[in-house]
Amino acid sequence: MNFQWYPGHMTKAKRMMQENIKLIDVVIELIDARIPASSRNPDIEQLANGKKRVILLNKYDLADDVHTREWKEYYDKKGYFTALVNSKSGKGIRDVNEVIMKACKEKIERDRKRGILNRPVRAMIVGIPNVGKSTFINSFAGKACTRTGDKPGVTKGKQWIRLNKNVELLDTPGILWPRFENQKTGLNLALIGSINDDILQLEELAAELVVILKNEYPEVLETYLGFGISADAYEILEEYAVKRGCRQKGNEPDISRASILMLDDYRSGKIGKITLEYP
Ligand SMILES: Nc1nc2c(ncn2[C@@H]2O[C@H](COP(=O)(O)OP(=O)(O)OP(=O)(O)O)[C@@H](O)[C@H]2O)c(=O)[nH]1
Ligand SMILES: [Mg+2]
Repeated sequence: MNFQWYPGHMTKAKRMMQENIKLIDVVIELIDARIPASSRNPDIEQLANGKKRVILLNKYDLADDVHTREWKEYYDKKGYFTALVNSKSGKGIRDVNEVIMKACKEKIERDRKRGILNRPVRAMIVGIPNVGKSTFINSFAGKACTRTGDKPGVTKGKQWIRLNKNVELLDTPGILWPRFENQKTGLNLALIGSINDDILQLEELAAELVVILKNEYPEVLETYLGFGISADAYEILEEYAVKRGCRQKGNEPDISRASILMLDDYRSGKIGKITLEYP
C-alpha cells in the first residue's frame, strides 16, 4: 500500500504555526496514545524550538495501559511535561493545568521577581488531524471560560481563550500534518483512521490489523472474533465475514464489508485497548 501526501496543505499549516508560535510560551502537543511516535510530526522540534513543551497522550482510553505508561515514561525522560487524557470523557483533563504550570515554572518565577503578577502563560495546541484538538480545547476550556478577541498590536486577528487566571489558550490549534517517514508510520495512521479511507485499500488494511493482533494480542483477537485463529489473515477475514453475515451476490463472503466492520471496531475501541507501537 502506498500512502499519499498533500504538500499544499502542509506548507500553509506550517506557515500558520510559525506565525502563531511566536506569541506563546508553551506548546501543548496532542498525540494519539495508540501510536505515540507515528502521530507526531518531527518538524515540531524545529517549530517549537525554545518553547516549553507539553505532550498529552490523548485517547488513552483506546490504548493499552501498560504501553501507555511506558510511553509516558519515555517522553518524561526526554524532558517533556506529559499527561494522559481522554478528551472525550474529560478524564485526566484536570491534571493538565498543573502540568502547564510545571512546564512554565521558570517564566512564572521570572515574572514574579519583576513584580509582574498573574500574567497568564500563553499556550497553543498542536497535533495531527483528528487527534482530538477541538475536543480537548472544549473539554479543557469548559463552559466557564471567556473568549477574548484581538489585542491590538500583539495578537491581531487571534482569538484567545482565557481558561483561568493562569492560562490563556490560542483558539486556533496548529495542525501538524503527519509525516510518512516509512510505510509503518503510514500504516499506523491509516489504522487509527487519520488517513481518508477513500484512498486506502481497506481489505489490505484490515489484513494488516489482523496480523498485528495475531502477533501482539492473540487472545484479544480470538475473543473479538469468537473463533480460533486460523493461519492466514485473509482466511480469518473470510471466516469473520461469514460470522458477521457479510455476504456478496452468490453468497460469497464479503471480505470488503467485514474489513470495514473490523476497522470501525478497532477505531472505536470495541476490539480492545490496543497500542500499535512501543518505545
Ligand atoms: N475515545 C476517544 N475519542 C476521542 C478523544 N478525543 C477526541 N476523540 C474523538 O476523536 C475524533 C476527532 O476529534 P477532534 O477534536 O475533532 O479532532 P481534531 O484534532 O480537532 O481534528 P481536526 O480538526 O480535523 O484536525 C472525534 O470523534 C472525537 O470525539 C479521546 O480522548 N478518546
Ligand atoms: Mg478540530
